[in-house]
Amino acid sequence: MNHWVKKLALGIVLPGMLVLGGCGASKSGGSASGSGKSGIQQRTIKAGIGLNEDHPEGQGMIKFKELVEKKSGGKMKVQNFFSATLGDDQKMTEALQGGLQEVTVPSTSPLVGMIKEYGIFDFPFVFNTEEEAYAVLDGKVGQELLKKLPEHNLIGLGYWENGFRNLTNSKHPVKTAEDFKGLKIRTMQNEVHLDAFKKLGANPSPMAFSEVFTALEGKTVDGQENPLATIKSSKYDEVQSYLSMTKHVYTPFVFLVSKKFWDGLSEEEQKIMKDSAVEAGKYQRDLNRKENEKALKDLEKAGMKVNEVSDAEKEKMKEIIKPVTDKYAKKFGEDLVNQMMDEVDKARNQ
Ligand code: TK8
Repeated sequence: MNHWVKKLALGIVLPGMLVLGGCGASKSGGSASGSGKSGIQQRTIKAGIGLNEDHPEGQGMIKFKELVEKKSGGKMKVQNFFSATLGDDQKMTEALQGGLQEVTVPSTSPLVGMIKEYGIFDFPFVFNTEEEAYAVLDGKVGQELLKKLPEHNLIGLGYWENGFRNLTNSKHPVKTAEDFKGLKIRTMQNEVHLDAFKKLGANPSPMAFSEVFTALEGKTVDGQENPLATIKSSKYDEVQSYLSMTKHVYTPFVFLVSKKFWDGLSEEEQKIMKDSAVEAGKYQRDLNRKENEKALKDLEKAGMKVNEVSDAEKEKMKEIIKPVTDKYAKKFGEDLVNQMMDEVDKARNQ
């Protein structure tokens, strides 16, 4: 968790990143709002994600590539790397900061060591539907958080969707809050997740996504939690017997570009990147919602034993976790959390 902080202290990150506001931070004299340059150059954009090509996020990256190449008349080329071949979410984000990679689309959860406020999206049982999450992400709260990225040498072009997470394990169905007791569960590298699972009596261990399959297979952990599309694409059904529909948290993806790269782009090129990320994002969210529905049937067919979790039990879980969310609401800013909840209420009562 102190990972990023340590990096800053050691000064490994480029000096430009400490310049706020994005003015003149790069050697080329560019800024986040426009470099003053025009035209489209030949460019290669290295883009990496942790998930596989067949996952809706992988398909979204293919759409992004098509759009960038089309809009730039073939001058800007996107090279996609799937399945964490360039590293996990944190490693790729660091590569962007250092200017060694141009694009990545990580879950927001492992970024909390850098921007703690992203942790508000790790509060369990906040959203009931994807549309409620979109209202917050595409509204003021989500957009304000994107503005915190440039001071970390990153540019955020919007949110894609990982989605609602459900629990899988190899021991027993989880139907009640008590069923979490003693389960060894891999969590993301995120303190809210870690503390929430501890509070439920589970034995959580934080781990990079790229290590999860091996840990499940080798029984280092009993279970993990992820959206259905990810469970299917990552073939967890091969190493997990039970799928419990906890729907406990909604994880966004954030579309990140290296600021070092961005500052060297012309305004035209920046627009191509932004428009393509937004357009591909709409496509990705639609596909993801469809795939999450389909994946449930496929996982059942593959032999996973699926159980629902009643609203009453979810309410109990929420109650148990409340001291954790109260503690982190103070840490992340109660105003920000209230703003999120207001936007959720508005979307819910529409
Ligand atoms: C993929 C991760 C993944 C996330 C996790 O790089 O770590 O469990 O849900 O989707 O971002």
